[in-house]
Amino acid sequence: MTRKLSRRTFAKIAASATVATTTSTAFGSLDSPFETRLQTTQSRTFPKDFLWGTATASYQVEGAVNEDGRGPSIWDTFSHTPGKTVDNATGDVADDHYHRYKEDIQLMKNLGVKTYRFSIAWPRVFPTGVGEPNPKGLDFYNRLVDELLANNIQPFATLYHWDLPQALQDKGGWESRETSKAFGDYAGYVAERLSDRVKHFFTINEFGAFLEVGHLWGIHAPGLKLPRGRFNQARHYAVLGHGLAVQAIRAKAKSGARIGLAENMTICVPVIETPAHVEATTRAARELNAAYMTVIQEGKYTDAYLSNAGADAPKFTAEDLKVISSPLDFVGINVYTPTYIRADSSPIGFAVVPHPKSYPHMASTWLNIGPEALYWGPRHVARIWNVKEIYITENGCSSSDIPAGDGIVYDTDRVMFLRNYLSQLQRATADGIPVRGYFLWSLMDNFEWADGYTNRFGLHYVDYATQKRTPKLSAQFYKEVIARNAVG
Ligand code: GBH
Repeated sequence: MTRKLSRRTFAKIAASATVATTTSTAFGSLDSPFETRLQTTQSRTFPKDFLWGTATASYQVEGAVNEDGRGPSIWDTFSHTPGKTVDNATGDVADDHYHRYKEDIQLMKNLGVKTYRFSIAWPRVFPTGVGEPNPKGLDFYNRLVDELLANNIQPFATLYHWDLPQALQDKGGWESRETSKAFGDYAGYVAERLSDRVKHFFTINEFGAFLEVGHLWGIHAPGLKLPRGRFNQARHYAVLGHGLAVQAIRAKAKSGARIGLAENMTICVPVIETPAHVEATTRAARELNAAYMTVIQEGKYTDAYLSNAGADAPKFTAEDLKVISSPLDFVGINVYTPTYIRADSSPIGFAVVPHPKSYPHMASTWLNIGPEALYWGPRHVARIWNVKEIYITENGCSSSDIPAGDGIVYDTDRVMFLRNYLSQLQRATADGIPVRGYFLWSLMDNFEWADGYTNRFGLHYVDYATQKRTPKLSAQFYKEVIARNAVG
């Protein structure tokens, strides 16, 4: 009965549809009533050639920490210090991706992704950060890149996803200008050798996550709680390192290499979309990102940043600011949570609205849900700094993820999260915001830093006892999105 009714309804819809084609995907022919309904969602499609991808980072997936001459990083030291990570978890084995990368590339291929963002472990390439390179370290990335290309997946490489060589930390780490220089040299060395095949490089992943979280709150490596002045100076040397890396890659890479960064900007979302609140978010986006994205884009710390810091402001030269703002080819932003902004009559013109206690979040308590962040983030980057090429370098979420009797994780909450965020990303592309690609975090469950293995972000469930990977429901969802180039 219901079936008949829906078939009749279908006939009506089909008759009025402008396009009624039959499309084939990995999930079979799309000519059933249900699938035809999807044909009416043409307005939900992404631009042609949109680059769908997934992302990981070296220390979170590779393991093999003592192999082929890799030196120790600050995350080895930190995670091996009792009490720093949940269950004292370390990345010693992680997903054993160092040995299983071929299998993992087949997971990507099955999803249909066109690109993969991975990071290079600096201490594999330069075990002590500087000096003699370790060719066996770079060899791993050569093998990885070749295997990706053989499978038609474009490699996007991040040069720093927080695994600083411990030897550099022993000499002051990001509190030292020498680290900025060493980072530039390492970036140039890698770009010279990979850029025949890798065409997109990200310098640094998320300044705030290793600076605020690692140098002020002590929650990430190197676990410091610096006083403000020293902290601001470390922030300055980190953005300087980014600029030196941009220049070194530009100098050493084969032509055609493109350079950007992957920054976890504070994403300012208007409390409601009125002109006054929207205008306030523009101001907020510049000020709340003053120490990183704003100085990189504008070559200047904002007046408010410097005057608020007072005697704790970083020491810098005009030359430093020029280096920091070296032109980029694109901007990557990692988008997770919204910061709500309202217009305000104070001189700064905006106020941050804290989340009410009942505000919903995912398994990670910091991961407050706000799909609009995926609209406002890229919109601000495009409108405030006139950026012409934007990538969402990370977006995704943690879920409690327990396999059901059939072995599959039915992560309906992650599917809900992704569907809603991607709808807002589609809105951005439809509004002409130049977002060229999206990297879902993450390909598979992995070492979630201080949370150890307790928070799972993967599209694939990893059984850490056996290293078996199993696609979750969200992997099927993402595969559909990619196949249709649309969010339904
Ligand atoms: C990204 O960070 C990272 O790039 C990636 O490596 C990570 O796996 C992924 O997201 C998921 O977390 O402990 O309360 O101090 C996202 C930004 C910054 C969010 C650090 C968590 C620590 C919160 N992260 N933050 S707290």
